[in-house]
Order: sequence, then C-alpha cells, then structure tokens
Amino acid sequence: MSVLGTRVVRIEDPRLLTTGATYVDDLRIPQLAGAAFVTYVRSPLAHARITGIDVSAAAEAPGVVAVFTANDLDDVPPPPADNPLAEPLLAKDVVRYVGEPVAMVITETRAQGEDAVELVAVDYEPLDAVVDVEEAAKDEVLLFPEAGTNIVAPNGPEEFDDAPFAECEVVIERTFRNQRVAPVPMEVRSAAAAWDGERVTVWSSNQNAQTTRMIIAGGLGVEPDKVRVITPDVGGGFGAKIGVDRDTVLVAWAARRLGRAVRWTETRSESLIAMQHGRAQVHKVKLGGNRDGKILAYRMDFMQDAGAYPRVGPLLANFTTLMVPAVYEIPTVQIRSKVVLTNTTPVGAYRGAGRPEATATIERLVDIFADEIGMDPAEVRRRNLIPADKFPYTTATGLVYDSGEYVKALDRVLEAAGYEELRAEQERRRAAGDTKLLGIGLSSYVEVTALDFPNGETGRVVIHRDGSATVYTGSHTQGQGHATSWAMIVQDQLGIPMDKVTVIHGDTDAIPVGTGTYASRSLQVGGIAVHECAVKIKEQARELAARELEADPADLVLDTDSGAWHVQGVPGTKLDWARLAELAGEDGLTADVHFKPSRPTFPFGAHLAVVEVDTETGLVRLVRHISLDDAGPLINPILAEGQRHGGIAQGVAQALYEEMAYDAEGNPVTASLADYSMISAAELPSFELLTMETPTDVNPLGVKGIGEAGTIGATPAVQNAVVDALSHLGVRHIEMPATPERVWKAINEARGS
Ligand code: SMO
Repeated sequence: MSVLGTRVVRIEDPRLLTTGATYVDDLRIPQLAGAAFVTYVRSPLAHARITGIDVSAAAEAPGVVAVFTANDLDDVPPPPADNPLAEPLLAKDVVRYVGEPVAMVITETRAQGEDAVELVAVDYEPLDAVVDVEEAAKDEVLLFPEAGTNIVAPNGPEEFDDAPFAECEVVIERTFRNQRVAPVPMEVRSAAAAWDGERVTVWSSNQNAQTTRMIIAGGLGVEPDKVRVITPDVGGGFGAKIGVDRDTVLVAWAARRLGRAVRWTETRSESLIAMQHGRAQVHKVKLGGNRDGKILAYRMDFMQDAGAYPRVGPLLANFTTLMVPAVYEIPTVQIRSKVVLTNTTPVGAYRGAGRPEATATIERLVDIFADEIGMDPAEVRRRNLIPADKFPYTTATGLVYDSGEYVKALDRVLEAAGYEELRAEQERRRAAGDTKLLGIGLSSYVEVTALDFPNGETGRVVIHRDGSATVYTGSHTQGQGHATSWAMIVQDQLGIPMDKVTVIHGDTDAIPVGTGTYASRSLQVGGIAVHECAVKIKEQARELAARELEADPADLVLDTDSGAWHVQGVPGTKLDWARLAELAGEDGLTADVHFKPSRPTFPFGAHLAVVEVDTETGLVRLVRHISLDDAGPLINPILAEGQRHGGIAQGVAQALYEEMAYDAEGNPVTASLADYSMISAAELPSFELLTMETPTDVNPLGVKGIGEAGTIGATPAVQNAVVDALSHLGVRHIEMPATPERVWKAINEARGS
C-alpha cells in the first residue's frame, strides 16, 4: 500500500517541539562569532527631502563600529538609469514612507545600536504626502516628480462599453476596499553575513535562497558565485519573504565593507512598517443580471496601492485581473487596472497575492445581487457556477481551468452545514428579537496556483551505499512540511522508508539552481521534480538489477513494501537499495530533474461561515466555519489541513480584524501588535473541513496547490455572513475589517438612529 494519502505525522516536528527551531537570530556558528549588529535609522516622515545627515555624534557613541549613509554606497552599481522609480539601498535625497531606511549603524551589541541610531541627526524638509490611493491617482502630489505621475502600470480600455449592462434587469454599482494588511510572520526579517575575502555568505530568512542570491549579487554588483545564501529554519513568509529587501542586501554589503561578520534582526514594530504589506486595492465594480438569477455582465475597474516603490510592478494587479471572472460563467467581463504609488510602505505578495482580492469582491457582489432579486445566495451561485461538464474551461481572461466541480463543492458545504436549519435558526432569532443575530455567509472560489509554471523547479535524489537517500530540492519550506512530503514521495516510488530519506534545501552551494516556494507551487512543481527523480532512479535500478540477476529488465519487480528488487516469480533472490547503490559504481545512483509543468493548476472550493453578531456592541464572533478545499489528491492530509487551518485563519482575520492603517500625513497608526489586531486561535472555532480530490492532468500525481486556498475562500464567506446577519435591518454592506465599531454604526444607520 502506498504511503501517499496517509496521515503521516510530520518528521520535522520532534526537533521543532523539543530543541526548537534555529532561526537566523539563533545561529551560533564560528563564521558569525563576534558579529556586529546592524540597526537601521528609518524615516519618521512619509515624504520629505533629506537636507543633511550628521553622523558624527553617533560615530562617537559607545560600541559603534561604523555608521553608513547613501554616500558610503560608492562600491555598488548605481540605480538603473532607465528606471527612475528604482528603490535605493538607502534613501539619499528623498524619503517616501515612514520606515524607509536612511542610514545604518553598526555596533558591537544590539543595545548599543538602539542608542546610537538616536544620535544620527537627519534634517528633513517635509513634503506633502499622499496616502489614499484614489487621491494619489489624481497626481496632485507626486512621489517622483520626474516621472510626472504616480500611476505606474495602467492596463485596460480608456472607455468601457455600457451596452451589455443596458440589457440587464438589475445593475449594481459599488466601490469596495480590500484593505491593506501586514503579513506578520512569526519570525521577523533577519539576516547575517560573513565575508571571507572572496565571497560573502548570507544567512537569511526567506522563501527562496537562489532568488535571494541573485538579488544580493545584483545589489552588490558581483557575479552570483561570489554570494552564498543559506536559509536555516524560516518562521513563516506568507509571500513577504519571496526574495529579500534592501535591508538584507545592506547586511551583505556591510560584511564586505567591514570585512567582518554582521547580523540584523528587525523588531516587531519595525517589521510592521518596513516589511512589505499586502492587499491594498480599491475596486469600482458594476454587475448586471436578470431576475432569473443569471449574471450577464461584470466590470472591475480597480487600483492597486503599490506603496512608495513599485516593488512588484504590475504583478498583483495582473493576478487580480486574471481571476476577475472567478468561478462564474459571465458573458461579458470588463477589466481596467492601475498601479498607483502612495507615501506608504511598499505593497507586495501576501498569501494569495491578488487572487483573494478578486474573489472577495465578486463574492460580495453575488450576495448583493441575490439580495436585490430576492433569491437565496446559494441558488444564485448554483445558476452561475461553471458546470462540471465544461472543463477544461477557458475564461474571459484567457486562463484554462483544468478541472473543477464547483456546484458539487458548494452543495456539499451546504449539506454539511445544515443550511436549511441554519436559515431557520436565523429566522427564529430575528423573530424573537434576540440581540445575538445569526449570519450565514457563502463563498465559492477558484484560484490559480503555480502561475509561474515556466520557472519549473529542481530536484535531485541520491541513493547511498547504506540504502538511505538524500533529496535536494529547490523548493523552500517556511513551515509547510516539505521534508515530510518529499520523503513520502520517495518512499512511495522506491520503498525506501521515510526515516532513511534526508531532505536538503536552502543552501545555494548544495542547490545552485532553484526557484523556491510561493504561488502554492511547491508540491506540484518541486514535489513532482522529486517524484520524477525517483522514477528515473527506478529505471536505472531496473537496468542494474537486470544485469546483476541476468534477467530481462522487464521482468524485474520492485517491492515497495520492502524496498527490494527481485525477478518476477523468483522472490527469494533480492537486491536492496544498498546493493544497487554499490552496483551503480563510482557515479552512484543519482537522478536530476528540472520539472516544468505545462500549465498552472486551479484548486477550488466553497466556504460557509456562521457568525453571531451582537447588536448591542457590534461584536462579531465566528461560530462555525465549514470549508471544502479541493486541491486534487492529498499526499498527506495532515499537511493539507495545516495549510487550510492557517489560510482560513488569515482569511477570517482580514474579514474581521486586521488592517494596516495610516493617518492623513502617512503616519502608520497600527505599528505594534497592540494596535494591529492580529487574529489568534482564541477568536476561532474548530474548523469543519470537507475533502474532495479532483485531480489535474498537469502532473503525474494529479496535485494542485493548497497553500493559499483557505485565505481566498474564507474572507468573503465571513464578510458575507456579517452582512447577512443584519440584512433584515436594511444593512447592505460593511467594509472589512468588520470591527465592532463599523458593525455597530451600520446597525444604527440602518435603524435610522
Ligand atoms: S503570496 Mo503567493 O506566494 O502568490
């Protein structure tokens, strides 16, 4: 029986739960002995001209090794002349957001750094700041006057055709804000670097060592072979650690400049303002349909707030654009987008990266449409979902959805939730004048995973003479459990037990070519590379065994329970993996694969949230959350459930709690975890997870990505549930996060008080 699909307990956990993880800041290794500490001087203003920096007092402070400003960066390539919007390593003339690095102070101890940064005197001449994305799009305050506009990447038509809406019986127009959130990984950004006179070695907390190496080499102006990147345990990334920021490039630079090891770990408050944020879109939308429940036309005209530098260019807007049609068959889809600069922290990928935003909006609109025509929102969905017999399905935005059972997913969730009974209970409470109202919210979703499929991923499997195996992977765990899954894949193919399989990742010396972990790609790209390596090894072994046993290769059988080969019908004479590695001779038994899928894949599902809304306080409590997330066959249900738990938690957080907020001058007002209300287990019920496994034909295991799905499905279900609880009072919409204040105000406005 195959190990795949079974609930194997993570092989990573005994170490994590006993001695604990080793993050960058925990490293106590000879190369970092006596490392100095980096502390950044960050801009306290959202927009200002730097008229002078006096570092003399700081330079004299106790323990100070060096103080560096932009003027010291004379040995790195200048910003590309063809890109006036390029992010500098240190701000030189202008700062554009609170938290932007202006100078770096290097000290013997961390505490000395905290004191010394206070002594760096920066003269700022304040400039008008623009914080709101719609204001910024008016181009009255410019972040880069030489560019002449804050709008980076406009996409779509000048004018929309209104004719398709003119034919609709019902047309809804709304503006929704998909608020800015902070990724808040458990481990903040952290790096250390050592220079050996030839090469800089950087220990960094990120999602892909190889990309990080390219970024650092580019920043320093050296060939990639002059940089080695090692990533020890990584405590979460959520997209914000795809590659590294300037703060980490500067750590590598300082080690080279000083010829001395340095280390840097930001504080939590620093992380909240200086690590990239996520989401931050404004959607102007129009949806038209008929009273029979059929949606006929949908327009999405949206802005992506890029923050102060267009760090990821049009990437997020493009992801949103692709997923605008979502799970529905809609005859007319119109899309326009703008990426707009504001005086705020740069915005980048965050769990879902543009796809949750698209789903959140259409799922709200479907509910508003259902309310408008007096039809149950489940029924409206059923009437518009792409039917199962239409797959593969080509969308209005040119994607080809590989496989899906959208109606079935929705119906299973409704059944598991006891939808009719929930509606009845909702009615009972309303009729009784209960102050704890029940809300039921749905969402149907599809998401695209491994959209960067042409990048592929590397894998290498080596069988050793003791019968054990080593797997080298370009995928990069940040807590996902790749070591467990990759070992399961090897055991499944070769019969080498998991505990004899070692997985190596996150060191550019060991794995020079790799892509990394993001876009829910690891299993379906990196995992498949490992699978393909194992398949290749099996074929090599078959030839070797045939030669040794003087048999036809076609007659050789691998018993994956015992991990031994024998000739068909002659089970007594066996060759185990140790023997085969020996037979392979000098070169050993090794396979390398760079697997490139032919297309991305499209996991999908449905969520149903049940909330209780206290009409006296506006407090929302999530009481049940039922989800079906179909990402194809599960390699290990425990790992998949873990991804869903985390994803749903982050999705609920956006609906109810989290928002990275600024005042009108661009000061962040949620720069600590006392103000930024990150979700915890205490706010969550035990999730009710349903499973369905619709395979894709894109890869031999039929698997899709599961890392971001929960986030995408959960947010709109919860937001819809909050509005649903109050709809009988006349509440039609509540922006996210649905804080008690917002909910209470909505109730009182609806009651006309
Ligand atoms: S934030 Mo994701 O890796 O698309």
